[in-house]
Amino acid sequence: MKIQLIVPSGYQGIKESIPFLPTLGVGYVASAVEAAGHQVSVIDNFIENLREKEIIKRVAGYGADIVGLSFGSENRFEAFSLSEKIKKVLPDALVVAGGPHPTLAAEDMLKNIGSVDIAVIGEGEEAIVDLINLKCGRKEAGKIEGVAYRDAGKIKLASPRRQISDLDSLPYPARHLFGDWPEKSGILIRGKSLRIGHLMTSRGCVFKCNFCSESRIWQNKIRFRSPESVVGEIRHLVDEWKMQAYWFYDSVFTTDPRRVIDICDLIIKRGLVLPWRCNIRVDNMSKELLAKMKEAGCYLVGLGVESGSDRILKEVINKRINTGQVRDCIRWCKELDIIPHAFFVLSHPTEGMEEARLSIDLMKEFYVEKEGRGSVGLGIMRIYPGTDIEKKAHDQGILPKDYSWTKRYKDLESLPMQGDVPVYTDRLSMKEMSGLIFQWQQISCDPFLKRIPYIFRDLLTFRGLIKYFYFGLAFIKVKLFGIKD
Ligand code: B12
Ligand code: SF4
Repeated sequence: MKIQLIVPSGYQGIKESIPFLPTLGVGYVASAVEAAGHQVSVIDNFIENLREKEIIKRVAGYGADIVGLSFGSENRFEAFSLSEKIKKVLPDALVVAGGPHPTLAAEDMLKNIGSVDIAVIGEGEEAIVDLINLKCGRKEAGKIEGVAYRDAGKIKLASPRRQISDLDSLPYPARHLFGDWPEKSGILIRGKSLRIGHLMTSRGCVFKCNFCSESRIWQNKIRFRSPESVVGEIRHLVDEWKMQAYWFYDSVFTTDPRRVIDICDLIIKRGLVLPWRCNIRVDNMSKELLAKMKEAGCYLVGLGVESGSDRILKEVINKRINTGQVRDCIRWCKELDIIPHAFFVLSHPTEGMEEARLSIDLMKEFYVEKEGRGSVGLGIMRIYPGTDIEKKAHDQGILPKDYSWTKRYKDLESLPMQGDVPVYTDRLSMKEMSGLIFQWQQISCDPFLKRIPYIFRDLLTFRGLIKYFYFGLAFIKVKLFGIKD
């Protein structure tokens, strides 16, 4: 049996700043197909950057029995459009959707997108093998766990699939199916371009921040791989793929500090001390842990700070960190020469200008002299399916009662190049946020000129024009009166 897996690209702007590495989830699903003795081909369009027509031509040429689309909410419309065209060129193929968006909004998708036959909710390694058996006539849809499907025109949700208990037992993601990605994997680390590979050492997160869907996707649990298995994959990246650096893609790499120490010790013991990066939370960090990570090669830690206001962190977004812990962590990172790369968001529920300015003040503290000023990401709150923010947006009437993730809404605010994911606005207006973003760009010297091609595309819409009108006003204000209001 032949399986075609596709990752549609979406948000173009992100390509400016990071390399596009194989989508690991699809790599895992592809490995499971190979292990079951079937043929598989992958088009990861973040890497290949093909036009839709070219994708369809390749898909038709390969002639798969099952076509699996993998996507998040940002690239859902590209996926829906592909599914329709694929159904036309391969009418007998089973079109399956998997990944974060189908996991979170399966029913809505199947109700409205007739070209998708089945949605896989959650992990795909075992589900894909069941679907192959379904296509071969060896299994009934009703007996497959963790899927949504149509039965006589009705959407049915199967019972949830049990999560894979032993992550060490999974074969590595099938990186050999992702074309020339190693050539595109260069990343600037301390002034040198190095090929970076990536891996996942755990699945899930035990926290429940109000804007994040992680707890829904992974059932609010975390499962770990053993240090041996993790370091084995690092060895594989270095030996087989000639990677010069690595990136732990885990949502939170440091949930269990003891395990991090064990991984670091093993990295050192096996002579794999190369530059690496990961995401951390500040609440369970210590200078000793960071020092061990540094010794093992860590050069950058990503941390979700989200807000500079302790009230927002504690009472509004359930982040379970405070700004004191953030400041300790910045200080330790600077003392140890690790780059602290923080993510902040504007427009939390109930956040006004005063608290938003606290975020800008805290962002300034992340500035790292040596690496230039780009060590902070600032975004505007967006509404993703399966989050508390989504519920709030419904309660507040920001999203219409009958909102569907399969439709575009002209009167809902969204951001350029970010897949019509609606923006959450409460007390801060778009005008105020534009002002703050411009202030931050002035402080951080964000290369605004690089964005101009994308901005032009957005200017073609009326909403885009209004948005950039606000940005323009804010820009003039900042230029005339400086960065302080
Ligand atoms: C690393 C990462 C990134 C990386 C790389 C993403 C990539 N495509 O590889 C970067 C930094 C680029 C990134 C960017 C963004 N990300 Co991101 N990212 C992650 C993260 C932490 C890990 C992804 C991963 O490798 N997971 C591990 C694999 C094993 O899981 P998986 O991908 O879900 O795949 C499994 C199943 O879903 C399923 N499956 C997947 N595809 C298919 C296909 C078929 C056919 C089948 C049967 C099954 C199947 O089987 C897989 C194996 O079990 C996840 C959170 C997480 N822990 O998953 C967020 C996550 C995917 N990101 C998220 C978001 C919001 C973003 C951004 C919008 C952030 C931003 N503000 O810009 C952008 C969007 C980029 C885009 N257009 O898609 C959200 C997505 C929510 C949503 N509804 O879409 C997530 C879930 C985090 C969250 N907070 O909720 N991200
Ligand atoms: S934002 Fe980070 S810590 Fe919070 S729930 Fe999501 S992954 Fe977990």
